[in-house]
Amino acid sequence: MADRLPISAEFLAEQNAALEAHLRADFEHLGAQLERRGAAIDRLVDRVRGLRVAIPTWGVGTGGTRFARFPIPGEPRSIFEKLEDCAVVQQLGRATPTVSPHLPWDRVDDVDALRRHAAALGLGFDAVNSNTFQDQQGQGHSYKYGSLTHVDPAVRAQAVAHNLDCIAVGERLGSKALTVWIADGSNFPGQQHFARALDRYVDAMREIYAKLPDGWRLFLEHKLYEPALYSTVVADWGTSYVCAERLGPRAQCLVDLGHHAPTVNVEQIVARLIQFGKLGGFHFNDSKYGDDDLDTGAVDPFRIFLVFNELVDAEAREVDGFDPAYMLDQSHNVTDPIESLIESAAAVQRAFVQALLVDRDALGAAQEANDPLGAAQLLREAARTDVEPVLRMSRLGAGGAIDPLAAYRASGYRARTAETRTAEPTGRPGIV
Ligand SMILES: [Mn+2]
Repeated sequence: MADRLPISAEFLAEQNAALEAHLRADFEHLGAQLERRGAAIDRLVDRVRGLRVAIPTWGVGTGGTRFARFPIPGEPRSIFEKLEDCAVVQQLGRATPTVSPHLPWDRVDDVDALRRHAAALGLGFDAVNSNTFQDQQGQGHSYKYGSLTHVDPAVRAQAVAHNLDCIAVGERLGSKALTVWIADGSNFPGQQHFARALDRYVDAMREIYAKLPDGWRLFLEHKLYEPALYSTVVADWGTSYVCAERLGPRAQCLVDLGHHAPTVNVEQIVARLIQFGKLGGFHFNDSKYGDDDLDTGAVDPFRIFLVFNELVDAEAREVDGFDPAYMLDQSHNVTDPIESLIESAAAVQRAFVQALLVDRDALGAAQEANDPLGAAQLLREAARTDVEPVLRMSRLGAGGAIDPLAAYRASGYRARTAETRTAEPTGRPGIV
C-alpha cells in the first residue's frame, strides 16, 4: 500500500487546479484536430497511461564525468533515499512505477525491508543490473583485466556468482530480468584474443542463463567502446544478437541508445532485433558524440520518435513475443536528477504518442508506391504534432501533476532533502 508518498495530495490538487481549465480547452482543441486525422484522443490517453518506463536507482544521484562530479545538496545517500526520490518522479509524472536496482551499489542487509519500503512509496522493481566493471572491497579477484571473459577461470567464476546473487536478490524484490553489461575488452591491439574472449563470454553467460528463474529474461547490453578503448567484447548489436541466439529464447538484446557509433542507424537496429525476435528492451538517453548519457530527447527528439515508430509498427503488426522493457539510463551532471528524470520520462511518452499518430496504412501505401517524400511527410506530420495535452491529461487522470516539473519546483522537495540529508553519503551517488 502506497502510504508514504513524498508529495501531499492537497499540494498536487492545488497545483493542478490552477492549470486544469486551460488543459481541458487545449485537450478539446487537439482532440478535434486529431479526429480530422482519424485518431481518437481518449484512446491515446489510455495508451500513454499504459506505457511504463523504469528508473535506474543510480539515476537519482548526481552523475559526473571522468573529470569531476558536482554534487547537489540533498542528494540521496542510500538506496532507501534513492527510492524516495524515485517516488517523487513517479508521483508527479505517473510514467515510472518501477525502479531498476544495481548490485552491489544498492545492496542491503534486509531485502524484504527494501521491498516493503518501495511498496509504501508506490514503487516496484524492474530488471536487476549486475556490476562486474569495478572491484568491490574484500573481493577475491580483480576485474582489471575482465570479468565474464577473463583469462582466469576463477575470475569468471566470481563474476558468474555475482550475477547469480543478483538474480537471488532480484527474485526477492519482484524483478523479472537480469541486465548484464560487461566492461570487458582491451586497450591495446594484440592484448586480447577476439574469438577466445567471446567464447569465454558465451560460456559464462550460459551458466547464468541456466539459473534463470521461471518467467525471467536475461538482457545482454552491448556497448561500442569505453571503458575499454581499443576493443570491447560485446561491442555491437550483431555480437549481442549472436550471443543471445546461442544462449536461448529467454536471452534478448538490450539497446542503450548511446552505445553505438555516432553515425549508426539505431532505429534500423531496433527493427532488425524485432524482426529476429531478440529485442529485450531499452536504456533511453540521448547523445551528441558518444555514450554521453544526456537526457532522453534533449539533443535529437526525432531519433527517439523514429525508434518508437518501429516499436509501434511492431506492435501494430502483432509481432510474436514482442515485449520490450523500457528504462532510462542517464547521467545527470548539471541538473537536479529528479527534474531530468521527470522530463525524460515525458520525452519517452511523447515519442510514443507521436508514433501512434503515424498513419500506418498510408505509410505502407507510400512505400509500395515508391513515394519517398510522401512517406517522410507522414512521419514528420506525426512527429511535429504537439501532444502535450495528451500527456497532461494522462497524468491528471492517473493522479499525477499536469505540469510535473513546475509542481516539483513549487514543492520545495529538494530544499527539504537538503535539510534532512546532511550526513556524508554512505554509497556511491550516481554514475561517474
Ligand atoms: Mn545502459
